Formats: sequence, structure tokens, C-alpha cells
Amino acid sequence: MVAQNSDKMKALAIKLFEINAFKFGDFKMKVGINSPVYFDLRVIVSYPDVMQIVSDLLVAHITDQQLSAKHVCGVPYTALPLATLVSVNQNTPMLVRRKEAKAYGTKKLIEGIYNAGDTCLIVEDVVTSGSSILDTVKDLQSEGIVVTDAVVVVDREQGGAANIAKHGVKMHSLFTLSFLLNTLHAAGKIEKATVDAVAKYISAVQINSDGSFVGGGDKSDAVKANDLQRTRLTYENRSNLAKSAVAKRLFQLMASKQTNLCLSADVTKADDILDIADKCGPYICLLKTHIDIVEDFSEGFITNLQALAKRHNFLLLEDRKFADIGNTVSLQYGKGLYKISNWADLVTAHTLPGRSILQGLKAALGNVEAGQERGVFLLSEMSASGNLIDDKYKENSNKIATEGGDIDFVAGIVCQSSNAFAFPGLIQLTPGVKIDESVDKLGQQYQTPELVVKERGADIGVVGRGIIQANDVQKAAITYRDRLWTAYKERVAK
Ligand code: 5IU
Repeated sequence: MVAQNSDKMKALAIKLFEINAFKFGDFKMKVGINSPVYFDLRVIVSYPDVMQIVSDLLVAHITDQQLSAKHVCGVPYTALPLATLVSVNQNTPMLVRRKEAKAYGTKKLIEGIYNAGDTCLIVEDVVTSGSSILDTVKDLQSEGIVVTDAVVVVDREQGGAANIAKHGVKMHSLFTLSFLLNTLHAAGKIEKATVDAVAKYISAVQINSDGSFVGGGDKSDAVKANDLQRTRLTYENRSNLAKSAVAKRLFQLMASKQTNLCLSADVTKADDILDIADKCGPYICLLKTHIDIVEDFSEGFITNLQALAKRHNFLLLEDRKFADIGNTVSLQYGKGLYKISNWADLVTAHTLPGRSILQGLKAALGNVEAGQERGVFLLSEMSASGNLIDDKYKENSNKIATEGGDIDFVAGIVCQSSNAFAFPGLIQLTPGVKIDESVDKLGQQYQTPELVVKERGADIGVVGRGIIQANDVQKAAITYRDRLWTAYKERVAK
């Protein structure tokens, strides 16, 4: 920063504090950790004088650092007005990333006029993990746009700069959190104790490349940071964070057995399921059933299946996709021909009916003995093409899982992408995995084991026909196990 701007910077730091763009205190964060500092730069749009100073300083910083690019692009949404001012002030064309286009897939991700090979400078307000910047970078890069630099207002110094540098993007910040703290302290605005508490928190809550991030930060960024973290943590670590007893058990089982493969045994004869379960049992962590497709169901079949689960050490997941009112799902879960709650460690459920789906399922369970605990995977995305789930539905599904006191019953989320939820104690179950095909004739969309684990955040990959239609099911199970497990090991080693 050039010297003549240093007084302006200090004055701005104090101004931002006065308009509550950041606060000190004890802020309860969604991810369950408290932060002594909270940023909300959204308020600055209500202070045109502050907007003017921030954008002037950003432009000066861009000139100073010689960050010439053909376009500027703000990280949605808080940084959009800032990017607009930067664009207008320095006469650089702007690009706009549409955050919501993803839900529909057909709309353009990037608005504005550009050509592949154009350069673009990112503008962002507050950086914790850097994951929001990376989301925007990814979309720009998918259009062939080259991104090498990001200019940001505040760097919280929690590892964001290093994280984005790994993706070839250099961060240039106006303020660091330390500068803000020191300036406010020198101006008599905050106590020394506050400076120390924040400094201590910042050094403890780092997002390191080895995955030792603990969580925290301002609300939206913290969730993002934790999301980044979730896929970096080992299953052993995550078993300690899980709130559901079955999720804990499953994480531990995956780690000790070294498998993150769920076999979807979608065949219609009881003996065929038992045969597949026996052959593939040593290589799977979960066996997924659709009990209502079995033509010769009997209690004896369940006894045999449970014996195999015990012998080979895997859990049973009935993919029932409950979706009715509480009273009905309670009956469907515990009664009828299948008495699912008696034998399935886990079931799947839609979030369409809202929170009552969990209460209904819980109502079917009596006193549960240790080791006999039950859990639910909530659906927040589907692999079927043209499905009706949008971002709002996904977000609300995550809320049902993590807020409202049922997290002890939710083992995980069935979804297709890592941004569906952040809490590392939940397990991401991802179906639609196949090595050699991308679709089936009925709308199923497949991804490879490497893609679902490394790019989409899957903790467990669900494979059905990729294994059960193979000439040698055991060999196919070993192949899928090896590929899914190797992808996981590479993911956490990054
Ligand atoms: N399944 C999906 N996609 C989803 C959900 C569940 O494929 O979004 I939610 C189930 C359906 C089937 C299995 O039982 O996972 C996948 O089988 P194949 O690998 O044979 O397509």
C-alpha cells in the first residue's frame, strides 16, 4: 500500500468498525464454534461515502500492484457493488457470475462479453478459507477465462491466501485482520484483551493444507471453510465429530476396513442378494437394499442377511426414501411386511415433508440398545436427470439435518456435490457411480469413482449395476473399492 493511503486506510478501518461492518464479541457460529470477530461488509452499501473510499482504495491497490486484467468479476453477492465501482472507476469491463444458474444447468454461468483466453481480476470483500473465490474462479475458468489475481478488502488470515495460491491465484488484500486490530487498538476503540483474544482465535482456527482446521469465522465463510475442511478430514477424525451413533460407527468401520464402497443390491431374489452380499461383503462398508423389490421376502432372509453383515462387517441401508407425513412413515418404518426398523441400521428419507419426517421415523423406534442404533440419510440431491430439486431445497434439507435437534439421528446426506452441507460429522452418500458409462436408458447419470470422491465430496460411493451386472461381481467390487478408496486417500493427503 502506497504511503499516502495509509492514513486513509486507518480512517477507513475505524469507519468500518463504527458502522458495524465488523464487530467483536462472542458470536455463535452455525458450525458450532464461537468467533470473537464477526464481519458483515454488506452494510457498506448503506454508506455511499464508505463505498467511495473502499472502491478508491481498491483501485489504488490494483494500480499499485500492477494487476492489469481485461475484466473484473466480483464474488457474489457482497462484492458485486464493489466490483461495479472498480469497473466503472478504472474503465475495466465487468463480468458477473450467476450463482443460481447451477440449479438449472442451461443458463449462462458468466454474464458479460468475453472471449476464451481473456484475463479477469477477482474482487472479494472478506476472505476466510478462500472457497468462495475458488467457486468463482472455477466458473470463469470453465469459460476459458484466465484468473491469476484476486483483490480483497479483508484477509482474515486464516489460510485463505495459501488455499487460493494452490489454485494459481494470488491474493492482494487491503486489510489484514491484524492491521484492523492494531489500528483500532491504537485509536483506543478496542481493549488489548480483545486484540489478544482475536489473535489467539485466528492462530488456532487455521485452515491448513493438512486439514487441521477447527472451524469458525464469520457465518457464511465459516460454513464454506468447514465445507472445504470436511472433505480434507480423515474418516477417523470425522467419527469423533459425528453426533449420530451410527455415523460414528460407519466412519470407524470405513477407516478400519478401508472401504468407502456401498453396494446397491438391486436384484429381486432373496438368494441372489445373499449371494452378492457374501461375495462382496469383505469389500463394502454398506449394503443398500430396496426391500420392496424382493419377490420372495421372508424373515429368514433378513436373519441370513444380518448374519452376513456381521460376518463381513458391513451395515445395512434400506433405501426406502420415506416421504409421507410423520404418522404414516412411522408405520411404514416399523410395521408391515418388512418391519424395516428391526433390521436396517440406516434408511433414506426425503425432506419434502419437512422436519416431521425425522420425528415420524423416530416415533417408530422404541428403546434402542447400544450397537443397535438407527440412523437416517436425508436426500438433498438426486442423480436422476431433470429432477426438481433446486438450491433452496438443498439448503433447507441441510437445515433439517443440522438444525432443530435431530442431528443425533441423521447419519448423513444423499447428494451429488460437496456444497450440499458443511458439517463434517455427517456422511456424504453419493449414488450414480459407474466406471464405463455416463447414463442409463431411464435418466440415471453416472460419474466415475474419482470424480465423485475428489470433485463432488462423496464420502461413500454407491454402486449398483456397475457391480451386480459384472461377469465377476467380486472382482468388480474389488475394483470399485480400490478406486473409491484410493481417491479418498488422495483427497485427504492433498
Ligand atoms: N439412487 C440413485 N440416485 C439417487 C438416489 C438413489 O441412483 O439420486 I437418492 C439409488 C438408485 C439405485 C442406486 O438403487 O442408487 C444406483 O444404482 P445403479 O448404480 O445401478 O445406477
